[in-house]
Amino acid sequence: MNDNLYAILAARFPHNPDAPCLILPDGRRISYAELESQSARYGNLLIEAGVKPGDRVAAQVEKSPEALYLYLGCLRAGGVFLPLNPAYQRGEIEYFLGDAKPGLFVCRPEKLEEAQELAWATRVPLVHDLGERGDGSLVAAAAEMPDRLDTVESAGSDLAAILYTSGTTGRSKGAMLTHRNLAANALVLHQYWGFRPGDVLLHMLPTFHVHGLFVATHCALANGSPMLFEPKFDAPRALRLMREATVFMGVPTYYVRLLQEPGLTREAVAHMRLFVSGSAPLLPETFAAFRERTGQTIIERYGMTEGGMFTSNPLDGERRGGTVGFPLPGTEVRVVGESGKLLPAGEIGHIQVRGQNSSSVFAGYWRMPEKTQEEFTPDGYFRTGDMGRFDSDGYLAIIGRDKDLIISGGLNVYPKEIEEAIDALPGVAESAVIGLPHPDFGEAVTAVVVRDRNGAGLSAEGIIAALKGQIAGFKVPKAVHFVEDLPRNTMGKVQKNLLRQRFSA
Ligand code: MLC
Ligand code: AMP
Repeated sequence: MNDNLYAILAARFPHNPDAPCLILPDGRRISYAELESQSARYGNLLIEAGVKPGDRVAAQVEKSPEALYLYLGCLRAGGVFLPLNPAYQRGEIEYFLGDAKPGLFVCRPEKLEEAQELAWATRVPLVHDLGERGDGSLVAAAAEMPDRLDTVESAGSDLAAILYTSGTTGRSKGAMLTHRNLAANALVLHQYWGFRPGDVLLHMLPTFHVHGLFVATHCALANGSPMLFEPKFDAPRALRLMREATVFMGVPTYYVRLLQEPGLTREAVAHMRLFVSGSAPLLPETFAAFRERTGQTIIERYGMTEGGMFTSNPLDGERRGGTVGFPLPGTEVRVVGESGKLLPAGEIGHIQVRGQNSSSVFAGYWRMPEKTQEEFTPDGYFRTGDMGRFDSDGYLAIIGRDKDLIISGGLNVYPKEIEEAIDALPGVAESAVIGLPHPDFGEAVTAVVVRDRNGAGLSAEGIIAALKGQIAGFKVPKAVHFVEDLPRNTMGKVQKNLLRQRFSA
C-alpha cells in the first residue's frame, strides 16, 4: 500500500470527475479531475527539475489554486514541501533557504530578483516565480508537462513537509512532518468533526501554516468536498459566503471580527453546520457571544505545528467553552508537574503529547537532533511548552505557556527574536518584548526599550520603521514604551510579568 498522503487523499476523491474542488472568488470552478491533472503537471515539473524524493521544495507565494497544485504536486513527486509566509523578509528567508537547502525555491514575481540573489548565496539550484493570478514561470513550465503522474510510493515515515517555527532561543526550527503524521491527522479530524456528503468548506485561512494548509484543506480533500477558496479572511464576505457553505475554520481573531458585523445573525449562518476555532485561545466571551448571536457553538481545538491537532471539543456532546476538549483518537495527552509526575484532574501542569505509531507527533526538528531530544521525554512524549489542566470530565483547558511566546492573530512571535533586532538598533541599550491583551489580535507585540547614552533621539516610530524592513510585519511591535531600567529579579532575569502589569494598565 502506498502511504503517500496524496494517494491516501486521492483515493477518497469523488467518482464524478466534474465534482467541484475549488470555487474561486470570480466564480471559476476547478473540478477534482482538474486538481488531479494539474497536480500531476506540477509533480512532473518537479521531477524533471531534478527534485528527488526527500528533496525540499520551498515556496513563498500567495494563496492561489496554483500554490495548492504545487503543494500536491510536491507530495506526488515525493518532495518535502516547505511553505513560507509571504510576510517574511529577506533575512528571514535567507536563513530558511540556507538551513533547508531546497532543490527549488518558488517566489512571488515581484521578489524574483531578490530570490535569485538569495538562491545564489545559499546554493539553491533553481528558482521559479508564481503570482497570485496564476502568472509566473512556474505556471508556464507546468503547462508544458504531461497531465498524468503515478504518485511515487512513499513510506509513512517519509517526510512530506517541513514547517519552520521560531524558537525561544536562537534559530528557527524546521518541524519535520511525515506522510503518516499528516494522513492520520486528516482522517481523524475528518471523522471527529463528522464530515459528510454535501459539506462545503469556506476556506479563508492562509495556506502556509498547519491550520489552513493541513487541517482545513485536508479535511475537505478527504471528504471530496468543494472549498470556497478565498485569498484571505474578510468578515463581510465570509458572512455572504456562509449562505453557501457548511463548515468554517478560523483563528479567534476571525470570530472577533465576525462578531463586529451587524449581519451576523442566526439566519445568516443557518446553512452552516460547523465552526472550528484554534491556533490561539478563544476567549470565553467570544465563545459565548457567538453562541448568543448565531445559536451555533464553536468547536475549539488545540494543536501545534509539531504534529497537527492533539485535542478537540466533541461534535456530539457538550462543547465546553474555555477548554480545548478531549485528546483525539490516536493521541495521548498528559499533564505533568515540574518533576514529571502525572497530575490529577484539576491541577495545572505541563502539557505533553504522544502519538500511537508515531502518528500524531512530528518526526523531530530538521538537522537539530539535540534540540529534538530535549523536547521529548524518555518515554516518547513531546513537551508542548503549554500549561494546562484536565477537569474531572476529561476536558483539557490551556491555562498559559511556559515558553516565552506571543500569539498575535494566530501567528507566533518569539520575543527573543524581536529583542535581538531592537537591541541591534543604534541608541538602544536593551529591550524586552511582551504580549499585551489586544481586542483584535488577542495579544499585541509590545516593546519596552531602554535607551543608551546616544539614544536621546530614539522614538517609537523610528524603531517601528527600522524593524519593518527586517522582520515580518506581524512581528513588528504595535507599540514601543521607553523606560529607564528593566525590572530584574535577583537572578538578573527581566520580570516580564511586571512589565505586562504596568503597560496593560
Ligand atoms: C497582519 N498584521 C498583523 C497580523 N496579520 N499584525 C499582528 N498580528 C497578525 N496576525 C499586520 C500586517 O503586518 C500589517 O501591518 C497590517 O496588520 C495589515 O495586514 P493585513 O494582512 O491586511 O492584515 P489582515 O488581513 O487584517 O490579517 C490579520 C489576520 C491574519 C488575523 C486576518 O493575520 C490571519 O489570517 N491570521 C491567521 C494566521 C494563521 O493561519 N494561523 C494558524 C497558524 S497554525 P502594517 O503595519 O504593515 O499595516 C497554528 C497551529 C494551530 O498555529 O493550532 O492551528
Ligand atoms: P504553532 O507553533 O503556530 O503551531 O502554534 C502552536 C501553539 O498555539 C500551541 O503550542 C499553543 O500555545 C497555541 N494554541 C493552538 N491552539 C490553541 C488553543 N485552542 N488555545 C490556546 N492555545 C492554542
